[in-house]
Amino acid sequence: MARKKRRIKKKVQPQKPIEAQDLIHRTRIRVIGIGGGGSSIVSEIAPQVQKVDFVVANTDVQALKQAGRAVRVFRFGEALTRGLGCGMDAKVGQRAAQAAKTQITKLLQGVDLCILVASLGAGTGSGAAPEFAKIAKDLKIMTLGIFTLPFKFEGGRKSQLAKSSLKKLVPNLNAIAIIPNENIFQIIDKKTPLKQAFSAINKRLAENLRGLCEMVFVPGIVNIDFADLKTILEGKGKLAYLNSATVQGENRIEEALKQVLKSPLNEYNIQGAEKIIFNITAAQDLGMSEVAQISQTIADFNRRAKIIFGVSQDNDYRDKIRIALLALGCGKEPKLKPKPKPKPPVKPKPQFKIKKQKPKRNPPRRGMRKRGAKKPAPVSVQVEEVKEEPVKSLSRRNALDLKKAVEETEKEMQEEEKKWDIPAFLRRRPNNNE
Ligand SMILES: Nc1nc2c(ncn2[C@@H]2O[C@H](COP(=O)(O)OP(=O)(O)OP(=O)(O)O)[C@@H](O)[C@H]2O)c(=O)[nH]1
Ligand SMILES: [Mg+2]
Repeated sequence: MARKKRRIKKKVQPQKPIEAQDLIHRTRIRVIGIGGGGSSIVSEIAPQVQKVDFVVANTDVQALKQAGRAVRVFRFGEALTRGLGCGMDAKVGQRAAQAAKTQITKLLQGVDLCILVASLGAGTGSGAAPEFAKIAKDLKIMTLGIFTLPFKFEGGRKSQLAKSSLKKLVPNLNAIAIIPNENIFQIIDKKTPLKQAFSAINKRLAENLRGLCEMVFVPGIVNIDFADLKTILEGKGKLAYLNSATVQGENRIEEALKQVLKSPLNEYNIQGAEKIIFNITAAQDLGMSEVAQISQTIADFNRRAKIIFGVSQDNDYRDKIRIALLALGCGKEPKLKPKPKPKPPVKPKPQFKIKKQKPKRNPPRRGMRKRGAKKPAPVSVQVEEVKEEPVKSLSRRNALDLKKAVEETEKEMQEEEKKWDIPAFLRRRPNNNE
């Protein structure tokens, strides 16, 4: 009996319940800073954001030693550069990344969104970033690129390097944000030391990136998740506008809107954007009318855009508001199909030119003209007839046909003349009364 009971116990032993979390896919965003500038930007943001992986990738071992604790380090291309960087040679950067394809593939596997960050204009970032992008594309990972362009004072060579890198990047990314370093002078003084100028740009880019990551990971009253972001990012090589603004005070809504819609770092804004995603963070005091005002203003920029928005509540934001926004496909006017112009009626083009016979300087006297000799009048008659002919038959005629027709007319006229008793030159004499 006791044995039987034990058996029953075994049977009803409860199975381990499936946790709801086991079924939910944990979104993985990996931000990779490539080269010196890209690594500095990523190192700036890494300590501020949780739930996102930060990686700095460089061929320069010395530079990697400066990476913060919050980032993972990815060294590559040592066989080519001996750990010294690419010395402004983008081809070396490209080859270094190609040689590390297996490691880069491993770095990207299982990632949902890869954000590539690089300062273009030298070797590692410009050469390797397009290779990272290609590998991510092959793995079917969503990609967003954030790239800075060199300052004007750095010269044409750097600018050229950056441009040719961009050309390779665009077809391999879903979205691409381009920030010319030069634009920082709209916010800071031209006399600011270079290191501080870089730092000012990096801080702003880090802030914008933080806004984007929080959009996905911070739960909201109106929630945005990775599926929403994916909807916005889908596409190829779309120009992206990423910005955020935090404002405190009375006119916080107007001011936040003004700041978020016009970033001094970008050369373009959300005008003409195809898709927009934005998130509002505020404390409990956020009013419905305030949300409506923000949504309306953003929607008014482009009524055709697909818009997704979220609202998160954070009580640290008392009297403050933060808007984080990502717009895709901006910088150009919305494509409107031009109305087709009414086509002008097709004029039949004569395939040959018929010169009007010019009167000769000393034409032979009428009475002296030989019978049957070519006369100007019948030729001009022929020209008129040709002009009135339908296009089809005209197009089939050629100079030989015309000559034949003229000859035939001549012949007919001669036949007619033979019938008449009056000589031709008398019949053809112009009537002075006419
Ligand atoms: N915004 C920003 N731009 C930077 C920073 N550091 C460098 N740059 C810009 O990026 C360009 C490329 O410099 P790096 O990123 O250092 O170059 P790299 O990709 O490491 O290439 P190599 O050093 O040649 O291997 C420079 O010409 C600068 O315009 C930075 O911290 N912030
Ligand atoms: Mg470098």
